[in-house]
Amino acid sequence: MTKPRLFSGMQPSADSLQIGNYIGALMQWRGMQDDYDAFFTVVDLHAITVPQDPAQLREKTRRTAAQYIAAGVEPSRSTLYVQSQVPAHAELAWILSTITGFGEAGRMTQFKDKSQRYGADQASVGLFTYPVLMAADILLFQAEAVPVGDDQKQHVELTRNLAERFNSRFGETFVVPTPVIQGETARIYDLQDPTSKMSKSAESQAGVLYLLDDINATAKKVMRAVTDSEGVVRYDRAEKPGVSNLLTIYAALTGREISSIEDEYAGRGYGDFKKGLRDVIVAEFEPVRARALELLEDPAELDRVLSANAERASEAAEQTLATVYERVGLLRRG
Ligand code: ATP
Ligand code: LTN
Repeated sequence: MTKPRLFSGMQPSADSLQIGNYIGALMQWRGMQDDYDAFFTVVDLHAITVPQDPAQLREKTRRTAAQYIAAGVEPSRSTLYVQSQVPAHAELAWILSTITGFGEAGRMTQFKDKSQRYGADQASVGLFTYPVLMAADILLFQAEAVPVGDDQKQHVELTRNLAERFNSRFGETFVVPTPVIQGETARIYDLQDPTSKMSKSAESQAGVLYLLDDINATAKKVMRAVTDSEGVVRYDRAEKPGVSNLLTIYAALTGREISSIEDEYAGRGYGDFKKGLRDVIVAEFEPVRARALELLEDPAELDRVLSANAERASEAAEQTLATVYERVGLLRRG
């Protein structure tokens, strides 16, 4: 029996991924490879929607791919490739942009946040149409499942709407995908500002736990995480965002219930709790970091693996694109 398709991706927007990417995405990806025909992409075309230095972008693209592999994505089993190496992404995005409403795209909260961050004059049209490219990524592969963090739910909703709209206008063409989201507990916040989502391209790195950081630096960041003055290890997102965020990380990495961690630390201070969490994170990150750095020592081999996988992805993508061109009425080259 053929396995259902899965698609997901991350932007090469930093030298290292952060723990939110690991918990919100990579851990799920790793676990779903057995049951799905999975495509994992480094979405470099998305990354250039905000300014990037060309040499650094190439380097970040390799580093992101290496971290996928180090975290357990297996390029012999899943298709791990770089988005720009498969031109069908950009081609389908154009077609989908013609059935996307201007207002519909304008309601995307990530666009609103990012355009505010860069200033309305600096925000590009590419940033505005970012979700349309994301829809193209997913629909090209007829993916049923899209494992993402909770912040990407709105984009997958848009993808569903575009798939349904295309299907009803031009005939059944796309599988309508379903987001696979762990729920609110899967959202990780900045350790210094626990009401903002942790983000790998954050301005201040003090509250971001990077996978490739030196282990001592990671340990220090955990010990310095913002908490509160109550002194009780208890989950309460509204009143205790700092401690709740640390509990979420602890539970996600160990697979334990939050209540069992609260019980373990009952009557003990935040110092003990943070030390426990620090040990959990260090044990999780150490092998991933070592493997990623090892892979990066041989960039030519990494590039070879990525190219071979892009070849595989192209074959699947071209099939969908041919059908789409046909349905839309574009005259194909003979
Ligand atoms: P950027 O700062 O470039 O926007 P990011 O760190 O927010 O990057 P993305 O590349 O946008 O990460 O996202 C990659 C994947 O990681 C997505 O599936 C996203 O939902 C997930 N993710 C990102 N940040 C978090 C977070 N703080 N908590 C949970 N999941 C997250
Ligand atoms: N927009 C996503 C990255 C992304 C993606 C995708 C995720 C681009 N294309 C397709 C899932 C499926 C983000 O910013 N995290």
